[in-house]
Amino acid sequence: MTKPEVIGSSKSTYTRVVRMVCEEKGIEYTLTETAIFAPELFTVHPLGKMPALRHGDVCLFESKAIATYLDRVFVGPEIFPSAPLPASLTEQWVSFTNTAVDRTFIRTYLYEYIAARRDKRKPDRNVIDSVLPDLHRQITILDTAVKATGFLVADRFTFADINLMPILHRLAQAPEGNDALARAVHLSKYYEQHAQRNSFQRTSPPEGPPSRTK
Ligand SMILES: N[C@@H](CCC(=O)N[C@@H](CS)C(=O)NCC(=O)O)C(=O)O
Repeated sequence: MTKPEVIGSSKSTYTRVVRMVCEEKGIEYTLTETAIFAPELFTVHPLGKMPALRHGDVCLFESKAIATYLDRVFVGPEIFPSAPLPASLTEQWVSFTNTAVDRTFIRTYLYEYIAARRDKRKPDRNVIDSVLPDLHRQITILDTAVKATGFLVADRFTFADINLMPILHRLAQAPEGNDALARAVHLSKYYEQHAQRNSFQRTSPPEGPPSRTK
């Protein structure tokens, strides 16, 4: 079968999610390294975001849609459970992560550090301090969620975990995020344990955020 081509950056959390899916399922793929908003991304993604996927005649964007496609087309461990409750719980945690956690941990909190470094200035304490209550609340929610089994859904590693792990990795790269994760007993254990997985190790990103063409 043709190898899927993942278009994105090894520094991008959502590109890493798709790469982890390939690794978990043992799918041979190629990664085409691009900057955000690069022309090759616009050939698949109407907004030029990453990741995008090409597989034969199939073109897809949105990491979860790409993951669903890969899970259904390729053999290997099922990363989206099919039984009704685990399937719905996977949806629940993916939605929560993508709409709340990603916005708080990455787009608001971490991006302030990234912007400060890029602009050679100090991080704006107002931005950091005003996001911390949401950050701590969401850490507590995730900490409670993984307490019983060490997974977000039932007692197995699913797409819900794949979708969260790259975000936790980035969170731990800034001081308050690192502290908050370290103090969340169950979530930090969860992170340390799943960080040992081959799919996580083999997709470990180089330092820094993905570059942008504009
Ligand atoms: N919902 C999209 C999010 C994709 C996304 O925002 N990717 C980031 C890189 S990790 C990006 O392209 N950011 C550029 C921007 O939002 O301006 C997905 O799951 O694929």
